[in-house]
Amino acid sequence: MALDTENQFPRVVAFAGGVGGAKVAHGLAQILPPDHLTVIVNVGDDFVHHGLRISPDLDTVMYTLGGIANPQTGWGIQGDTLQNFEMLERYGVAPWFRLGDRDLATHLIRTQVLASGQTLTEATQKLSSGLGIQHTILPATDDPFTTIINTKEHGTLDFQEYFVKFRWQPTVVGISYKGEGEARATESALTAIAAADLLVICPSNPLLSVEPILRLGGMREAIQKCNVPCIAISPLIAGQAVKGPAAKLFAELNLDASVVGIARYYDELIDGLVMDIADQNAVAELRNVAPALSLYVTQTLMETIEDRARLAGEILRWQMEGISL
Ligand code: FO1
Repeated sequence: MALDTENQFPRVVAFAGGVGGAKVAHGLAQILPPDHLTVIVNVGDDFVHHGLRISPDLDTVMYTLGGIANPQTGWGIQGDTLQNFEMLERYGVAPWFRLGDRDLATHLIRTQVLASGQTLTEATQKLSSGLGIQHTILPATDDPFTTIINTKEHGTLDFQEYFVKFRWQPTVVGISYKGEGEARATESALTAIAAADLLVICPSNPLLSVEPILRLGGMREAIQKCNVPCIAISPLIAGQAVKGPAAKLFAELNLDASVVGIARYYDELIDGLVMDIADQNAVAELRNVAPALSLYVTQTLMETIEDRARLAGEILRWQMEGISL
């Protein structure tokens, strides 16, 4: 891997969505200088609520890198209050999607910037610099692009209806991406990928967080063309998701909810797979299924801020020193 001689760090592009992705992005941000890390974030979860433009995955990555994320939920702002929520209830509105009082400021700014004709990339730049974040956080696209969940019990649902209103319990029979075919990866995202020495697909939900990034015009080609290692961190440990519906979704869509299923899902896109010690016994099967895939087994469960930096550091060392099993 060509290294940036200036300070021996690779230029990394991380693809993230949701809480697990934000944690690895945070680990990388604790190690890499600001101009050596770009986080490209899923926008398929975005929606308009109370007239406000809400981008949950961008906010989770921003709050996590900004050190203000709610540590219990992973999303929202630590110590935030819900007085707006109580007032809405007095007006007879019972919102199922809880927006914190401080969190509201983020949505107000984003809604204002977009209403003025600027892009989501510009709104995100304004917000993340306001939070003192020096690393670059980019939405994967500035175009409308929404993940739609088709369920047995309720038909098609918008993402947050499925995820929050119905607590991802409905049986998923299909996923589609509204905007596919028109929405394109941003130039900023494509430029970051072209300049990268290493691509990291964070332990995010492959179907709900990563696929909506890969489906954007130009994205998959840019990843395949940039000719540097692309590694994924399995979001499943011993067949279970750390948080969220990844394993349930895989099972519902007849995919193998295991590290082998993850390797199959990403297939040719990835050169390496990081998995948890709990899946050590899958190494032999992975050798058969994906002989060209280099593997790295470690503790991938991140419970502390230090865990995030440790995992990120191991991954960078693995890729820079070419250690593979
Ligand atoms: N998730 C919930 O389960 N309940 C909520 O009320 C909720 C509110 C919320 C507000 C802002 C925000 O950025 C995220 C929020 N989330 C909530 C999480 C969100 O649905 C998920 O983080 C992503 O969409 C999936 O990764």
